[in-house]
Parts: sequence; structure tokens; C-alpha cells
Amino acid sequence: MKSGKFFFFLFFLVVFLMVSFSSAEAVLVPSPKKGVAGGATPDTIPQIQISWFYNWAYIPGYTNPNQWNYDNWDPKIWEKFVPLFYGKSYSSVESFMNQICSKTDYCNKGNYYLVGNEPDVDAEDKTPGSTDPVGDAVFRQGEVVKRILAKDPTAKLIVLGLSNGSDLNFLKNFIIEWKDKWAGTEIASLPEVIRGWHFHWYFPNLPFVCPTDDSFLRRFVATANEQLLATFGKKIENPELWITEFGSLNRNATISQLKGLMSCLVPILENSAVVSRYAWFYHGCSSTVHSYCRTPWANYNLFYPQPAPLTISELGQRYALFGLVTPTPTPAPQPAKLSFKIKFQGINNAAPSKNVLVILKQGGVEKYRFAEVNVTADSSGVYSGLVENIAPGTYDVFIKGPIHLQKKFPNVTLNQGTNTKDFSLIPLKAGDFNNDNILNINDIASLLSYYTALSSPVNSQNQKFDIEANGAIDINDVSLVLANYTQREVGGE
Ligand SMILES: [Ca+2]
Ligand SMILES: [Ca+2]
Repeated sequence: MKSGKFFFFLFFLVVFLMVSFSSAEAVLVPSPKKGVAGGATPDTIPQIQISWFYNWAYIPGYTNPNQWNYDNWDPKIWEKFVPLFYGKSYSSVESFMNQICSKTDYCNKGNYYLVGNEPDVDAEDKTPGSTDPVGDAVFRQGEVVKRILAKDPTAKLIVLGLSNGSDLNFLKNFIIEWKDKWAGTEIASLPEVIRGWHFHWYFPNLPFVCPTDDSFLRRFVATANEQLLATFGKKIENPELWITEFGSLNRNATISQLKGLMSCLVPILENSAVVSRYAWFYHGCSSTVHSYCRTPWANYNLFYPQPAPLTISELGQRYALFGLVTPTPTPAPQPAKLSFKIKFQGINNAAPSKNVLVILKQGGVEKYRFAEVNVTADSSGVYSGLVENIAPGTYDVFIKGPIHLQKKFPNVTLNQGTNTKDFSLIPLKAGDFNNDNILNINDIASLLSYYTALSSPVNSQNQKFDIEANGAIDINDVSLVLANYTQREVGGE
């Protein structure tokens, strides 16, 4: 082989090996922490490989950035979206919540809401010229929190949204002033009302100096808990920290520098034990509407600013490769078991075991039929049995004894694993000797044919007519059945 051909061969061999090795690896998925600030869509989410996004409370695509409108939202978006409420927009939170709760499945599911966006920055959440931004934030974010909780008491609230996590005085004063401002109200105890904090982490100066660890982030969380403890006497257990914007808005930064910043920050955020989520700023959007979109895309957008459909930028392609993890296999749902107790009319002792029929229905449709379920009695005649391998859910349970009419136990919820249900309060009615689930003259006639003496000893022929299982066919057996025979035909349930 000439050397030229050999290298050609070697080249293809290497390519072949790379392809085979990479295809053998498990497909990676975005970590649950990884997100983006901005209006992601079902089209752009898989391109940048994110698990969540938020967008300052208006619709993706920014057709009208000042209006909430979830009418046209793909329901899938709610698996990734977290609403954010500006403090300054607190008066419209109620109508926003009405839309979320009436048009989506997000409400009252223990989902997250972000509160506040840069209360320390003029024209963001800070009124320009305000002399008391902390007091303003305490008041406005408190008003937001109250309105969210009024519609969704299960809401997990992530508050504050400072533009810079090094402003620990703002954080401390926010906690102190919250106590003064909201004392005696339903949101008085800040550590019990919120789940955690969010802030932004920006690197404005070139060249970027990459932090070596997450100490900056841990300091914020530790300071928050120290101040909560000092002010309220309690802290938040495992408080969440969301970095709701990170990156650089330096317009002189090259793509290469921004990629470098990304390469440095994403692993720190991903590996930090105190960080719950992070979101790169900025997703990218239509060039015609939002001011962010009109800046040169190379600064920080993950998608070129242009009308939809958006095209992923070089930076977006880079972000897609970060923060990927091996998917944790979702455990197969464990089936349900139903361990039940049941009582048969007439039996109050440790009578012999029986085989019963157990049927499970949903909406009148039979889902499971267990033809011969062995049940055994305790000393007071309460029988126990078990049926297994049932998909968790809510069922109507029907149980029929060999000589007892079928009984319905409605709306029995079965969860994964063993479910213990006591159906023994009302016994199954005796007397269906031919096991057709109807008590009628045929059953009465056959019983009477064996009731030939005041007390006939039980043998293999007549045993089933000894309802009480006391060893004899007697007046007690007959009177039980006759008492049940209230009409021409008594059917099981
Ligand atoms: Ca019958
Ligand atoms: Ca008897």
C-alpha cells in the first residue's frame, strides 16, 4: 500500500471507529437545571437542548410582548415553561394567574413561579430615581406573592431576581424589611412562604475572568439563610437558587470569548450543589419587536434575531453541547396489589377457606378478572385475600362468593405496591347456591330439598347449604336465605 493510500485508509478507519464508538454511547439529555431566558418554542427547545425556560410573562415569539395570551400555546410548552412576574406589574398578577389557571394545567400542581426581575436596575423592576428600591421590592414582590398564592396555594415561589448576586446588602435588607412590612399577614413568614432565590450572574468586562468554583453562589445562599435565621428565627431547608440570567452583554465580546465563558460557567452551575436551575441570556427572537433582538446576534443570542422560524446561532450550537447528562431511567411503574378483607353472611368463626371471584372495572368496563381467589377466615369469620399485578388506578371492585351474591365496592383507589382495603363491614348475601348471581326460587328449592330434618349433618353432597359452616343444614341456614329472598329474583351487584 502506498503511503498516500495508507493514510487515506487510516483516515476512514478512524472515522469509522469514531462513529461506532459514539453510536454505542447512551444518548445524552439536557440536565433538569439547564434552561434559557427568552421565548423558547417547541421548535427551538430541542435545538439548544434545554429542560426549561421563562420569558418575562408573555408569549413566545413576542408578537405582542406586553400582552399575556396563552390561547395559542402548545400544551407541551408548559412542561418547560416557568412564569415570571415583574414586581412592578403586581396589579396585573391576578389576571395573569386567571389565564394560567383557566387555560393551562399548570396551576395547583406544586409548580414554580419566579417573582421579580432586577429590582436594583432602573426601568427593570426599579422605578428610576427611587430612593428605596429595597422597600419597593419588598412591597411589590409581596403583592405578587399574595396574588399568586391566592390562585395557586401550592405555588413554589422563587423570589428577588437581583441583577447581581454580590449585592448581599440588598438581600439582607430585603429579608429584614419583609418582616416589618408583612408582619401579621398571611405572607409574614418569608422562610415559610418561599422556596428560594434567583439572581443574575453577568460578566461585563473583557477579557472574561472565569471563576474557579461556585463560592460566589454559595455565599449568596449562606447569607440568605443566616439573615433569615437572624430575622425570623428560621431558615429555608435546602433553599433553591436559580440563576435566571447568566452570560455577558458585552457587545465587544467575540463569539469565541462568549463560548469560552459558556464553557467555564455551565460546568460550575451544573455541578454546584446550591444551584437548582440556570438560564443563559438570551434565547433570540424576532428582529422586529424586541430591543434585544435588534442587537447584533453574535453578542449573546442563541438564535439569530429574525422572524420565525428562528435559526440557531453558532453560540446556540455551542450551548446545545453543554449541560448534558445520562438520562436517569424512569423506573417502571410498580403494579398494585389489593389485599382485602371480606365477610360472608352467616359466618362468624374460622370457617374453611373459599374461592371467590374478583372483578375490577373502570367506567363499567371490566379490566381484571380473578376467577379463583382463595380467601381464608380469621376466628371471627373475616376473610382475607389478595389479588396482584394491577395497574394503579381507581376501580369498582366486585367480589362474589361461591354461594353468596356479588357485591360492589365502588371507587377503590389502588396505588403502587400493597393496598389494604377492608370490605368486611357489610357481608355478602348468602343463598346463591347455583352460582348464577341471582337468588331466586331455584336456589330456595335446592336448599329445601336438603333441609330434610331439623338438623341434617353435612356431607359432601350438601355441604354448600351449610351457610354458617356449623356442620349441619339447619333452620339458621334456611332462615338466612329466606330473609334475603325479598323479591322473586334478587340479583347480585
Ligand atoms: Ca342462583
Ligand atoms: Ca348450618
